[in-house]
Amino acid sequence: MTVKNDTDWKPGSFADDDGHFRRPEAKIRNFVSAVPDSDFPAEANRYVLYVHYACPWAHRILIVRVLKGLEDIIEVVELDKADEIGWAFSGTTGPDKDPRYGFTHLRDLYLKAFPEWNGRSSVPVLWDTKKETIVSNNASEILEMVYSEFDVFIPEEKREATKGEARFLPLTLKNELDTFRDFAYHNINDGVYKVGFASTQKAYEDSLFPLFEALDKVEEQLADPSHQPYLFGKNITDADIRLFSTLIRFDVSYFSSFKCNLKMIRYEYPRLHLWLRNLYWDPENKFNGAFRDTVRFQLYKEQYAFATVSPVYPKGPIPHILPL
Ligand SMILES: N[C@@H](CCC(=O)N[C@@H](CS)C(=O)NCC(=O)O)C(=O)O
Repeated sequence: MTVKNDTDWKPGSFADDDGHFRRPEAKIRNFVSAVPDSDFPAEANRYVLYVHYACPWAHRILIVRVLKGLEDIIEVVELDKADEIGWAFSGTTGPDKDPRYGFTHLRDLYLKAFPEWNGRSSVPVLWDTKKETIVSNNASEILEMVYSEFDVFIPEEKREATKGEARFLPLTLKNELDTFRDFAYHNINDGVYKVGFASTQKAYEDSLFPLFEALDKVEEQLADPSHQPYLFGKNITDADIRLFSTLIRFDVSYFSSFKCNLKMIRYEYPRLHLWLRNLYWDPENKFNGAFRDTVRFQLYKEQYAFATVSPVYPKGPIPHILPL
């Protein structure tokens, strides 16, 4: 079996030669820290998050940035196009070039930081404007930095250390959240990609059934009052943040473009559907638009069709999301 080199990827051909998609690991893994004399100390307006709004891994960080009120502390730069070189600037919904360096592609930023770079140029990227380098391209670790390391810039009641049980990562739930994160990552978050990018029938089915078994399991878990209204009870945790960005794309993109089509969230998963709409519609106005305003349904429909090299994107389902 040959595993693809990072540089061999192109839309429509993401799988290894056994038909299975294996996501390359994010290789740049430094950390912004609240500790002032660390290599990358937390500072206001020093770090920039590069995203494409279709990317679910970047989406989680955008959500937490708004939930925590860090919009004026961490700048966001949007790449709004993809071509054969990778993520690019088009000027349609984001800037027409990199605001600092005038680059046309995210790849140029990787090359500025690492002139020998020959890996994938993936989003999200956390850029350090002082050292002019990439701090991290590991979405999960950037998310955890944003949970806590910039807390000195926000009001006390929003800080991870003072939120007690309402933390994104409450200490009392550590084991459960770690287990859920790994289970959801392999079967659901990355699971949809393993299904969507499989290039043999066997590889497709090998990931398709575990994906729906995992969704069934989470649906079952939500029946338990200790898992309501959010996945681990009365407060939003890391688990909700990580699952939301996948399930909000599910009916509009993964179902059709990725052939994750045994069931739809809206018709066959009533509890997950309610959970999803509660976060999105936010009837009690608790989230400051963190979920709804960071969602781009039309972009998902177009971008996932592009990733699977379809010249046509699925028009439905309409509406993109049902009311509460
Ligand atoms: N392994 C990355 C995942 C990020 C990722 O795969 N991003 C996708 C978009 S959803 C990407 O940029 N793919 C384009 C590419 O690899 O060229 C991480 O853990 O942060």
